[in-house]
Amino acid sequence: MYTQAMSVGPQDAASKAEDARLMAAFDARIDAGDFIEAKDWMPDHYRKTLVRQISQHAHSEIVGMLPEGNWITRAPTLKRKAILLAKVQDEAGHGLYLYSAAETLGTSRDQMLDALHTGKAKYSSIFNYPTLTWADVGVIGWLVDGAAIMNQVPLCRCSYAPYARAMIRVCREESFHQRQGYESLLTLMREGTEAQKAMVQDAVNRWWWPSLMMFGPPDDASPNSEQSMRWGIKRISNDALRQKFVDATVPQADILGVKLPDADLKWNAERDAYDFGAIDWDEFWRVVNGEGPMNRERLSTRVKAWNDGAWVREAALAHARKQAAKEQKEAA
Ligand code: BYC
Repeated sequence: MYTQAMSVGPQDAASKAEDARLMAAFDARIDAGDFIEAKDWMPDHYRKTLVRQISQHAHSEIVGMLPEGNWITRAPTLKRKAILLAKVQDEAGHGLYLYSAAETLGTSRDQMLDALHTGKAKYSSIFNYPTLTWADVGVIGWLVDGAAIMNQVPLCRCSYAPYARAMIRVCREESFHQRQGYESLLTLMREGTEAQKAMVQDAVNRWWWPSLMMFGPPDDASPNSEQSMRWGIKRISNDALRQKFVDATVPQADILGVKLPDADLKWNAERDAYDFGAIDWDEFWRVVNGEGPMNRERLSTRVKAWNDGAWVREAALAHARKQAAKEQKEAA
């Protein structure tokens, strides 16, 4: 016992000094704007923060397929159906890139999916609202994908390189998603009947505030922001991104001919930005904590899809085992 204690002490001190050296080198790389690769040393908290954010982001992509997926069989024309199919498939692809990026940090896809299916992991609040009409599909493209791009373009410069690389492709595709949504709404507003125009306005009224909530809590109530900004994971704060989104979207609403449902929305020449009304943060936290209109349905649909796919996973594993055995036999 005594001799062990004697030998552990100096080792501890040596490993603490080594940790401090590694930490200082890591901070210097971040300050210099270097990208961190999967095999580089990184502090545990940096790794955990990235796993949390990237896995939540991946979950948002695959849960995000559900509200729009509901409209594939009811799209009004073949053209709209083909576009929607492509968009929903893109979201599945985004989920795959992001799960792969998170796996480079040492977590497994099974662990991440288990956290989603058991309700431990979060996904974006926005997907817990229902898609009641065809106009919702256009508005999701315009506002939800528009907000997503605003939030995700800075992530292309995230300090963790595998995440940054995944985001470059995601953003290119999101840009197409936003445009197709806006174009679909323009068609409804310019060529549609009065009832169709009213349907667009109703969808805008329902999606506007939840879209503003996508950027997360205000900066002074965002527990993760300070450290994530310090580490270059987040480059622009929640509130700054929300403001940029409002400023970009108001002129688009004017062109469309819809009214954004906020009596306090007005141009502020001094700030060179739009002022906007108070966000209902109680609603946001209710939705984040599982009490939104569609939380239960979204989760049970995901769990059912996972269970229904069990036979495919088993068949793929059996095939892989058979192939490996064959290759081993041939090599022998
Ligand atoms: N919904 O300290 P904060 C898409 C959580 S995909 C739910 O500011 P952070 C799309 C937050 O996780 C959209 N939860 O956190 C897909 C944290 O809880 P934990 C998804 C939210 O991480 C398909 C707590 O609140 N995009 O657009 O610094 C089709 C405190 O927040 C939300 C991404 O995931 C929310 N809205 O900042 C169409 C982008 N907001 O984890 C479209 C990547 C906050 O401590 N993620 N929370 O328990 C991010 O940029 C950041 O994680 C966030 C939050 C800005 C979202």
